[in-house]
Amino acid sequence: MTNIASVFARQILDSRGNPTVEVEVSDGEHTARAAVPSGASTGVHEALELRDKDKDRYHGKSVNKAVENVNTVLAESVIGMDPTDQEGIDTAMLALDGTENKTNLGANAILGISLAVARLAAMQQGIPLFIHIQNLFQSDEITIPRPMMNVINGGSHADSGLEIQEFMIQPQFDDFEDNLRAGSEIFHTLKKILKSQGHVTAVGDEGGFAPHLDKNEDALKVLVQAVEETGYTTDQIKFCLDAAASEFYEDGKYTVDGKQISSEELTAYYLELIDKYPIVSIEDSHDEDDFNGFKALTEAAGDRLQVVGDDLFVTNRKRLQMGIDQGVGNSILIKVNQIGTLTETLQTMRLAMDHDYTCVVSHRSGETEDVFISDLAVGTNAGQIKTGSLSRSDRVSKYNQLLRINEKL
Ligand code: 2PG
Ligand code: MG
Repeated sequence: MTNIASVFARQILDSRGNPTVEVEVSDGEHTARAAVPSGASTGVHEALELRDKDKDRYHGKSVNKAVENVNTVLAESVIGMDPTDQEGIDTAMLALDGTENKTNLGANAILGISLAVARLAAMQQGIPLFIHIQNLFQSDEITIPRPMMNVINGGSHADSGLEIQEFMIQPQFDDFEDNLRAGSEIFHTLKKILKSQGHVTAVGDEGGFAPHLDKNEDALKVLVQAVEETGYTTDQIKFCLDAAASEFYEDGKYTVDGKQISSEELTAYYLELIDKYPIVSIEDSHDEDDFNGFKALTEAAGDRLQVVGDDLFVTNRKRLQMGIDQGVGNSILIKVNQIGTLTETLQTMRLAMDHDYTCVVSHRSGETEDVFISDLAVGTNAGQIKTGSLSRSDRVSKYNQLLRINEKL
């Protein structure tokens, strides 16, 4: 294979209009590009997203330092390396950064190169990215993931006033196209219902509606109505929540429907919800450091409920290992920018799968047109993907890429 000849980064804008890093890596013949996503409800244990903090530019959010790090020291360290050696390249960048959380060079700088390198390697071999990832991960088989579609946005992704951040539908059909169709149809029925009830139908950051409902449960009620009015049953369409509970936790208390409750009361609240509604998965049910809360929910309902750690595990092997050791959760959300390299992402997924934790590959609330995560979800045989609602190209582009991959499988 031809070695890396050049690396170039630029600042672009993400789906919220904030700056982010885009990287191009070339071997002289092929050029591969990757863009870095960015979260709003970020976990405190995530790898560092390096921003300039210059109040005069983009409200402090420009990423010129990260871009410069790519164009100088990081470029120097990877030029001349073989792009099919993903682990060698990622290891070299980690060594150069030298910190636990990529605080020196920025996870956004490192990740841009890491993802672009994988694409370049696929191009050189003349294979699709998902096949290259399958080879890196050594997956025996690959499948199109089942999507979790975030049709009602709350928390820090919208001003709906709902504390729970994401109300998702997860169609249960075998074929991806049937799942996508169901999602789109229900999304449009939901719009009609919300409109008829006098709610705004503008969408939040992930393309889902952001109605001002009184209670979190009202969102579930309207979802059941939308599913049934579209002609589906709640056996065919299950629900998933991302509470993103770190965002409504303060001084040992959670605020739900405006009321302050304890960790135990929050667990009881979820148990009531899963009895009443077709909920099969709850992500970040508790605060990122409330291991006991997660554990209580896992013990009480782990046999019928996927308990997903996002801010809890931050795609980090060490955090996940703590969870495995303590019986916390049974699933992990996978976000490449939480950890900062493809190699570490794959290592975390391997650890999860070896311990029967399911993996949900995920977008960030700030996305770009890059569809890398679709290929990642297929190539690792993750089985599930969460990539927003059925509107806005930053979300739908991932589904469209899965349609293309589906034709090839
Ligand atoms: C989440 C994500 C994506 P953010 O909490 O799971 O939906 O949101 O990117 O803002 O962390
Ligand atoms: Mg989350």
